[in-house]
Amino acid sequence: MTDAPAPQRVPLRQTWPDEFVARYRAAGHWRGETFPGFLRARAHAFADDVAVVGGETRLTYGRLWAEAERIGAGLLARGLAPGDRVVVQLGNLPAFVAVVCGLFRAGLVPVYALPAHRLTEVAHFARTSGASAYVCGERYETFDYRSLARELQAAVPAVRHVVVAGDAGEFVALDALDGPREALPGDPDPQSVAFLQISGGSTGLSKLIPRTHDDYIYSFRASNDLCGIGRDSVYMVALPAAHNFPMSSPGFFGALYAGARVVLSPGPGPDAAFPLIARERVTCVGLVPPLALLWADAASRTTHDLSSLQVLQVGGAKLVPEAARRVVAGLGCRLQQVFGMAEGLVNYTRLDDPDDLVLTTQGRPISPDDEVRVVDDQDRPVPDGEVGHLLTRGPYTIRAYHDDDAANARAFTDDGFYRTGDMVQRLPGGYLVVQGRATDHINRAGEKISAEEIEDHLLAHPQVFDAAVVSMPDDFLGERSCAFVIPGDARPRPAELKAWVRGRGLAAFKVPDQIVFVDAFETTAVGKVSRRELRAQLRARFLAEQEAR
Ligand code: AMP
Ligand code: DBH
Repeated sequence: MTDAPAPQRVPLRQTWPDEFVARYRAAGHWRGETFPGFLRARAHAFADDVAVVGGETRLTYGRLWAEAERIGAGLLARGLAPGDRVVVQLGNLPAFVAVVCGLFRAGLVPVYALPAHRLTEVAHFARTSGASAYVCGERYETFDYRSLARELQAAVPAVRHVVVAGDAGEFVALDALDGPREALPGDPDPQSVAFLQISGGSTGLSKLIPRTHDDYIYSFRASNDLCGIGRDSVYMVALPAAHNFPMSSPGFFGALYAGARVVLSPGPGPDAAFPLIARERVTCVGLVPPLALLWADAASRTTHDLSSLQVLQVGGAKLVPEAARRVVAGLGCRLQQVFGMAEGLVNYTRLDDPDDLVLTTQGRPISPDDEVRVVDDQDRPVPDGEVGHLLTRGPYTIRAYHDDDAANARAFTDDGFYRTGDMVQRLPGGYLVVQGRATDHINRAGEKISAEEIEDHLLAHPQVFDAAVVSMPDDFLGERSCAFVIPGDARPRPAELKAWVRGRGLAAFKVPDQIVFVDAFETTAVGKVSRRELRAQLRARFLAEQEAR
């Protein structure tokens, strides 16, 4: 398909002002390391050590690098060129790690989709990144990604290449890729963009997050120290590997940087993970709060030996103190709270922190050069201990999203602080307690859902007159999504609306958990209320009514 249009390619950039570049280098945060550079070095130093375990596959560091060279050279031989962007959507398989390393080796730029994403999201990532290729697995759980690949190429013809891990059908098989190694480029500029991560999409569709070699490597190298990861560690990826938490906090990249072993669990539940923990002697794993509770409960009944676990990290959504106590009691290992974001800033409780800090706070920033401001609605600092908006800038926090001026104007201050959207309280010593958020997204067990995005899909239904999507407290998920819908002439059934949202090609986690029909939305005396106020009113009224019942 050589006549397909070339993708619209906006150059990739992530730049800090010169004085900050100088400061971060002088402090030793940015060391000029690159992904291909450190992966090659580990392959030489630890050639025969096992790097990645998943399914029946065990890749040594030497083999992982050889695979990266084969895949990278193979993609270049098929017509991709360094700088091209490649959407990657693979489950927790060694192939995922090998593909990403292969893209780095060839100077290609991964764009990370989650296995749960469907056509609407994947096409959005492909379009906004200007991708020319898509790499996926043949199927995962019950879903066939080759059919998604066909729809993707129809929707975004600039995606000229599709590579499939497994039975490739009409596409190119990952295993068949090969090409001359001489075509592989030299190592990239450490300050160039290495990949595009996906934002949780707090308003509307997800934005692309360009991260550089220097900044990202700093974040996981420094995380290794704070999470106790060294060469003897065994780090398990239980959440989707493409998520920023298991990728970088310290994540599988931190583990590979340390020369440790990465174990990929095919699923996040105890059934999949516990036997692997026992077999591989896993020492560290990161989970979202509902999973941590599930694991703690299952641990009391399991016959699998979990005694190798030293550190259980919990993050992605708020772990309330009572839940933290249950997790500690159930698993009996060290708990580490992790409050991070794909845009950068990551906070950890320290492994030697007193229990009360570990149970009641979301930790403090990785870096002495992470600058944190807690401000009121007018951007004025609030005193320590009071709740305010969290703003941050630092050596691994982006200064801009990819190609989105409007989002950048909203999300960054004039002096380069990122507006996280989180409401926090800062305690003496810099520890943060997350107290909610200023934006209207739903944090469903760590999966972020934009209210606006789902409202748009509901409004496209012929029998929906208006819709507002809000978060509701949920005992298991932490938060669930609830859509308040004013029906049109005929009232659709809730199941029909859910099927409608799913049918729009969206990840299943975005389908509203609950649908409540209402006759009208309140408006104030002034006239139309803002969507934010409306969502807040609906939520408060519904919860009050439930309480009264
Ligand atoms: P994302 O934009 O998808 O990378 O998600 C990052 C957001 O997840 C943060 O801005 C927080 O709102 C939320 N988050 C992550 N970790 C925690 C945590 N430990 N406690 C509370 N919220 C968290
Ligand atoms: O939720 C997140 O995005 C997140 C949580 C913990 C994250 O990006 C991270 C650690 O790096």
